[in-house]
Amino acid sequence: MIQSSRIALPVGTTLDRFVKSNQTQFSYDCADLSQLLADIVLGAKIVNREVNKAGLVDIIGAAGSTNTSGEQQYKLDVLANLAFEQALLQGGQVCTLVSEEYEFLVNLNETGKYIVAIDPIDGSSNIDVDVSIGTIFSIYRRTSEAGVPNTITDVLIKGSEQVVAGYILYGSSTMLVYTSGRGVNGFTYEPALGEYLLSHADMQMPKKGSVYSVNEGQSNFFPAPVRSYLDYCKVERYATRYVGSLVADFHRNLLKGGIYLYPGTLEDPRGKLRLVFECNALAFLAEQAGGKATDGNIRILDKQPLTLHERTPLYVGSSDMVDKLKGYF
Ligand code: FBP
Repeated sequence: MIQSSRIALPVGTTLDRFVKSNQTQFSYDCADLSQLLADIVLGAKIVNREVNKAGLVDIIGAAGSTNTSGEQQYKLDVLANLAFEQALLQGGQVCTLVSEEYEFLVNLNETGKYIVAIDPIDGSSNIDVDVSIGTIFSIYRRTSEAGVPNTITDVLIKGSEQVVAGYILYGSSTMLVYTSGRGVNGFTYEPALGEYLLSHADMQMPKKGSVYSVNEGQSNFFPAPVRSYLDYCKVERYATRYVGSLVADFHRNLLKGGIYLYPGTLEDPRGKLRLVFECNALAFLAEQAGGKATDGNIRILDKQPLTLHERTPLYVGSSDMVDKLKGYF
């Protein structure tokens, strides 16, 4: 009976159809959003293809170069960075790209109306060991004069100005999760169709969870308020879950509730994570899903970046848990 077979099952809502049927979810022309997401999806498909056969192709290991932050670049970091840059260049919507893998901004299309900030591969240290990794992206509307190349001042924008933010998780399945300022939706990649299909509509982060994600090995060097909060988590017998890929830890906490912490340390109070490339996007998603994100003192989205590769402590997750942590600061 066809009706009861898989053939009769509804195909599902593709990402493009979702964007078009939710035009009110984007403050600007939704054709722009369609194209922007299509360009990011193209880059993600290239990364996904390589990640899925990592052990068989030459993308494992170091690229033999370091990025601006002095960190070793992996071959996949470099490949992914190029894939997204090429896709965004071809799409024509993006005037300027800033990437964790590039020291400086890259002007792409003079007539482009959007600025994209990207961490092409988040969780790089997990590439070689087949643990989930991700891509993080933020999109801003350009405010400078069209046709004039942007300068650094044009791209140092507060996270509260983001018009779109999202991530791709390359895990047991590949997912794209994004917000355009009116809620958070998740799409699962169906390789056979080459489509991202709506699988998680209107995602809500539970107000409270029982998981905390932190590199506890560094806790002796964390600020006192964080150490006190971690003691509280242990008294509460929370479980600790730390993948070492921010996107993967964030995604779990988005679905199940929890808090991710990357504090500064006594010797480096700024921490490791980049405000522009990692924290702004996840802060926007968290807030849109009912969660919160802070550096311990102020809301991440209110932080004015002073430099492109600026670092910040990050505490993001379920609202009650972030409030509890803030109580110790
Ligand atoms: P990359 O973007 O360079 O991968 O750095 C970020 C990150 O890998 C996060 O994904 C992860 O949560 C954290 O750093 C792990 O850092 P550490 O190994 O110091 O715990």
